[in-house]
Amino acid sequence: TRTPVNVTVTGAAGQIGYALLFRIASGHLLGPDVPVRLRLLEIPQAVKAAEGTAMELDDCAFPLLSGIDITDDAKTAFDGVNVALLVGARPRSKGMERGDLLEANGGIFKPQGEAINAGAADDVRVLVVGNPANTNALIAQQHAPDVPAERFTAMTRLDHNRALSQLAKKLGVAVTDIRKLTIWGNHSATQYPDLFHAEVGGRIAAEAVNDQSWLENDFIPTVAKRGAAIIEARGASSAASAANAAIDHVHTWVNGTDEGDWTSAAVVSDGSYGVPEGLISSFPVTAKDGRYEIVQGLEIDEFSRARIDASVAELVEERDAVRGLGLI
Ligand code: NAX
Repeated sequence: TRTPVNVTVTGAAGQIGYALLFRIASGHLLGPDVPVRLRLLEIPQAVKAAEGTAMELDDCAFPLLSGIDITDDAKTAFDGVNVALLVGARPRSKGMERGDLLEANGGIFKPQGEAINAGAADDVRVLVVGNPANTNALIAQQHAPDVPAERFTAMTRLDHNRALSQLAKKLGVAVTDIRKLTIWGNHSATQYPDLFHAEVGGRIAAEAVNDQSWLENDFIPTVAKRGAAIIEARGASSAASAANAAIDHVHTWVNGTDEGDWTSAAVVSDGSYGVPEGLISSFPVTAKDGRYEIVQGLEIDEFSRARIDASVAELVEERDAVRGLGLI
């Protein structure tokens, strides 16, 4: 029998946590033959709720779940961790300035980065879901100098999946008919879902759509503002779809992308496509041998260039703001 993989989930008592934990425990994160040991990190006030979720996990009698630990201490939560899903974050409250938001999240992701640095397993992989995800990932990464920077990623897979679904609907095709879709930049309203490299049945998706007005005025804003539309309709933010995307992100990272396809993830920039080195920005990525790699050499036309640049500029601003606050 295999040694269980240690999976730590922060914000475990939250709504994404609730949708995520049962799928991890049932084998969807790492595969049907990989036992997992769950570590749940919560703030003290929410530990009891996390214990309730753990009771339900017990009650599923999942064959792959070899144990659950619950803690409010980051050091304990990340000791020996192989896969870290950083979901818990400080949401923006009404009237909160961006500086206050970044500072509050710095107070979460700095100590978590330090705890990962101190105790994580050599093969640790980190996915940041909690917003502002890219910059929270950057903060954690900067405080884990002994962990290879490439192990820190942020989630744009939900945006990617939203774009797949919107495009499939527009063209009347299956999501599996679409390849090489890309989300560029920040997981925010400035993100750029790119149909100029995506392919549908061997054709470029933007050409198959052949409707620039739909692309600019419908597709891009629908994908970028989908989170707000879900809140408006459901009265709560995306939870099951976000959990599903987190599962997809890690599953792809570990198991690889299909030949001739890629996906989207926010990874540490190597300077490709004019994205300043070190920023955690979304790119087209392939996964192989347990590593995400940025797809190289794509031609970027003027339309895409302007949109990528705008989203990356926002990431630079966020980085400069957290630098100014002394958080990195
Ligand atoms: P909830 O408010 O339901 O849950 C968050 C949980 O995190 C709470 O239980 C809270 O006690 C816990 N928490 C807060 N600080 C913590 C800390 N220092 N250590 C451990 N736990 C802590 O939010 P939920 O709907 O689950 O969303 C979680 C995060 O995901 C939010 O930041 C949200 O903005 C972000 N999202 C990111 C998405 C993405 O695509 N990257 C999409 C979905 C989601 O909006």
